[in-house]
Amino acid sequence: MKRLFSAPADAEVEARGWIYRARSSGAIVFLVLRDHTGIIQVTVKKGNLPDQDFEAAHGVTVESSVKVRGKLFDDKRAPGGKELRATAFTVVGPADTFPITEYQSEELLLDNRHLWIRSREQTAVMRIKAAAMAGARDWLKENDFTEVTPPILTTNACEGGTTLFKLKYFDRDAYLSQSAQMYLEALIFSLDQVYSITPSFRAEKSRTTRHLTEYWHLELEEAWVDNKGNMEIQEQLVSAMVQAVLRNAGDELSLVRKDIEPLKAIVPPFKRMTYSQAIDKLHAQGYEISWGCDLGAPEERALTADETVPVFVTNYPKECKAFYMKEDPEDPRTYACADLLAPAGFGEIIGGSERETDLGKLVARMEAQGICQDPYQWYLDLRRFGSVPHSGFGLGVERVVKFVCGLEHIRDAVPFPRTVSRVYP
Ligand code: NSS
Repeated sequence: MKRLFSAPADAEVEARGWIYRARSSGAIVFLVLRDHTGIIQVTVKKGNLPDQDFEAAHGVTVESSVKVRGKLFDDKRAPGGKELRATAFTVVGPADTFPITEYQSEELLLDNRHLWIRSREQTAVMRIKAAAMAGARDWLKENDFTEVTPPILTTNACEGGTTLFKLKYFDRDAYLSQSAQMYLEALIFSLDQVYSITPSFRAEKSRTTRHLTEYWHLELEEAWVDNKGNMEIQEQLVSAMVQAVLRNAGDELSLVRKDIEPLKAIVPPFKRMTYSQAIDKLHAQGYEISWGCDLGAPEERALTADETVPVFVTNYPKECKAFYMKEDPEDPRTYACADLLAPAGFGEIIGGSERETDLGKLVARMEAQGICQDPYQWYLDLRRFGSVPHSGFGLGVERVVKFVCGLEHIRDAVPFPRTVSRVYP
């Protein structure tokens, strides 16, 4: 990315971008120009350029797109240390009065998200997200995972019926996918280790700072891997993502986060504790949670508030988790599963497990939970035709970005957030 101000002083340059700030005083116009590389100060002085160009600069509005030709000069006070003195100025697309000024309500910013995403903070977060996803893809390629493309339209629930978005599929019912997991399980039989990056949909009416109704889901599935190996893959993948952000989006991180130092510690091994140990720790802190209840945001916050690396919580009671997980032979009240909680109170970023391969156990659980088996016959077939031990997990990309950027709300980890109360713009 070649920055606007990277050319040496005295160089003749043509810059294209948008007006970030504009101020006039008589025969001189002070502008700040923004493009995808940053901002630069521009001065437009009557007499240095055709009159018509000066008039265009004099009347230019914030967020108009423009072209400026001129010469670069050193200026220590200017952003990037350079100032561009214009010798030609044209407006490409004039802007109406921009609806976003310095102090705006959260609602107005969300209604104008299509314009607000031009802001420097939002731009930085999008770059950080791109760096994290590129870091994940690089790691997955190096480690022999094949990217696959599962469907989004499905007829079966993966994470339970209560959070499914239902839609009319011609004369049948179908759903938006909650997880690609079951399709990935089918794909390991030929590809061994696979991943997908897809939108996932959750119709839960949770108005929290960590729930979206549409989010980006990075899911892995690995043949011949147990839950222990699955956790090792997770810690390597997550640290590869964080370290790629530090390497490739350091400037953006410094813009959105007070302190980037703690991220340097996100390297394997992460911490591990069982659900039962987590409950003991919570009791010691005065929480009244009984064994068998799922951990909520406050419990996850309490468990990780003082941690500097992510924490795996393993062996959840069966009643907390989905039917497809493998029973842990060493503690059959629990599954061989783990949630990965980000440190400093950020909470769950990954849910994963070894998968149940015993057809009888799967069918019995589905019966006990009243799950109709018809839409799952293809899934049960995977246990009938050369089943193998296998594991996998799903990582919420926006949950990771929220943690890495230190964001208050998950909606700022996605350009056009979909939440219970918002599907526009
Ligand atoms: O429901 S999960 O815990 N697990 C699954 O969907 C598995 N079927 C994944 C798998 O094994 N392939 O969701 C996984 C992750 C979870 O840890 C969060 O990081 C994220 O997906 N997630 C969400 N992010 C944003 N908003 C919402 N509503 C959300 N729900 C889950």
